Amino acid sequence: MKKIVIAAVAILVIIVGITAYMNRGDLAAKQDSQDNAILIIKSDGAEVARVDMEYIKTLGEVEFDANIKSSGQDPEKHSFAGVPLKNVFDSQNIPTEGKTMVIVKAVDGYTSALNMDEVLEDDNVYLAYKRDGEPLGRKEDGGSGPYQVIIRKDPFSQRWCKFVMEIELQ
Ligand SMILES: Nc1nc2c(c(=O)[nH]1)N[C@H]1C(S)=C(S)[C@@H](COP(=O)(O)O)O[C@H]1N2
Ligand SMILES: [Mo]
Repeated sequence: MKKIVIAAVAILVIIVGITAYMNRGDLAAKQDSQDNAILIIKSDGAEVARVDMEYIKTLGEVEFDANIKSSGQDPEKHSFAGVPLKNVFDSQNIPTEGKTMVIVKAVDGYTSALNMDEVLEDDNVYLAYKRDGEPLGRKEDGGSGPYQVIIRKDPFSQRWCKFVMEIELQ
């Protein structure tokens, strides 16, 4: 009996260790995203670019108003600043032809799926980094940043992904 318990504990320790080992890259990316506003771009599972806010801000800043709907509250109009998401792909020469989906992933594990068609539309999908003139702020400080994907033509803000850390073309 004692041997079985020891063996079971040993197996659990090994599983926890392996899981921690496999998650370490993910943890580093989360930290990098929240602390340094690093955004990772992937295409079909492989990383193709890693950009920071200083770079993103050079991609054609647009200021726009959008109605954000928080759960249980009426929509509120806010002004945002950001760049069209497609500009990020174009500037890094990341091909969008043949890709149908853009998957946006956040530090809290939240994921939004966008159609490539809506991403390529003019004045629709933005990678925002300011709200009412202020940086969006980190999750732990009660913010919604460093980046938030905003879909102007989608009146429901479920897919407006906050705390964005990774964007994958599929
Ligand atoms: N990363 C992340 N983005 C998210 C969410 C979330 O939990 N995590 N919630 C979504 C939902 S359901 C809504 S209504 C809007 C606004 O959420 P809030 O009211 O919690 O700010 O953000 C969307 N984006
Ligand atoms: Mo929501």
